[in-house]
Amino acid sequence: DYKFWKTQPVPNFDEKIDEEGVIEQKSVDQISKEPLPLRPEFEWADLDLNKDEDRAEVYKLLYENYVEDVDSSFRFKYSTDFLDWALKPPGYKKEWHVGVRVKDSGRLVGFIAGTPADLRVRANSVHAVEINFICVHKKLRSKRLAPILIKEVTRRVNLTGIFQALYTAGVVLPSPVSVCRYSHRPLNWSKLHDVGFSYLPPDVTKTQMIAKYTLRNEGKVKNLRRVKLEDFDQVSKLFLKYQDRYDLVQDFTPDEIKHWLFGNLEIEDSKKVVHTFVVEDEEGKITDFFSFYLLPFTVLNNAQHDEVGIAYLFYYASDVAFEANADSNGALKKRLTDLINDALIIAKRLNVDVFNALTCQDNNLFIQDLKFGAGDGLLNYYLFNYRAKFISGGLDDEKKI
Ligand code: YNC
Ligand code: MG
Repeated sequence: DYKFWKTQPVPNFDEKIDEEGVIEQKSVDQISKEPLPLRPEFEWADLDLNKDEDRAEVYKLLYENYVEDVDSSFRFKYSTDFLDWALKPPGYKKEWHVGVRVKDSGRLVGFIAGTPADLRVRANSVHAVEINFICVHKKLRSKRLAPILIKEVTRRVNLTGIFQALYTAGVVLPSPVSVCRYSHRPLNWSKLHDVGFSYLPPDVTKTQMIAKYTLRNEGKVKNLRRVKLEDFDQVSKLFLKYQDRYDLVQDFTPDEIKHWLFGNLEIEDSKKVVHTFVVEDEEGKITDFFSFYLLPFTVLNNAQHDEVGIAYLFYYASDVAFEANADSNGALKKRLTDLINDALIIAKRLNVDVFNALTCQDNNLFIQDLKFGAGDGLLNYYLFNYRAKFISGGLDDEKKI
């Protein structure tokens, strides 16, 4: 019955949205300067993710307690490098890395994070944050700590004059602005089968499944290479132009593009979190790029394997999209299929076991041809304190949601 969410400025499930915009107008002087009260056994933690100890505590809390699949076979394994990338983008504030400790033991038992993320919702700019990584220790679940974490991060964000947010969750809350489905492309089918991620369909042999998912060694796209800092201007321009195709996007600044797409160019390739590749034609023009990030699962209770390597398709762009009739004559579909085919080959070489993509962006143009299979997980997108009409996330059964 959404006791907490009913009190928040979010649209009801049955609400008919005629006009898009802010739900509740607020100003900074209405916001309390005091942290929310906690039960006496807890206290707020001032985390500083630049400190190794603090970062290690967040790592451990998430490693042991963060998102699992429905049967508790897998849990997201965010590395400390990943947390650095995800939690410290340009303009990050350590006050928005909110922790809760048990007073007696000092143990970190709760976390939620806000990061700067201005948005564009259709034609409208929305000054906003993204909220992610809410986590409550398993032993303290269902004690209404989550609403307190949410209200506290909201207060801290509001104090800086930001009153809108984007967040995603597997759970259904009032009310999604968009819904996508995960799809999975096995790269190492036998391992996925061993850990119970992939199933052997009836009347098919393991050998046939392995053959089905075997990739050719050779890529399809000529002049594909890793991104370099010198590519920044061209990549930015292409990226921003391509993002104009979509109705709900983060409105990136140049620094943010550098952070999210270029990542840490200093470290060796095998240690990178985000991997970006560009196509440079003979004249030195960047015509396409794609990126993916690596976020493994911890495998729970399996004698053979303790980790599954997972790549998530991230941003991409192709100037084919801007050719006349590229969509209707299938040119974009062909180009993206070739590009992502090569992303699969590269990911496989990085020991990735499965490559994930959502149904959003232009992904429906290639997920079938490239043998991605529909997962059972949905990802719901939410806007806080902002009303917007539903935006397609590429599901074919969207009407039923
Ligand atoms: C969730 N994922 O419905 P009602 S995704 C939001 N996002 O409230 P309690 C959630 N709300 O229904 P527990 C939620 N999950 O009564 C549950 N809720 O209105 C709601 N899991 O609280 C739920 N991470 O403390 C209910 O539940 C209320 O102890 C119940 O804690 C929940 O990061 C949780 O899946 C998720 O660690 C912390 O189960 C816990 O179960 C856990 O009794 C494993 O809470 C990790 C996990 C979720 C990842 C994510 C996005 C978070 C978005 C939060 C909302 C942000 C709003 C925008 C802020 C605005 C800032 C500005 C401006
Ligand atoms: Mg709780």
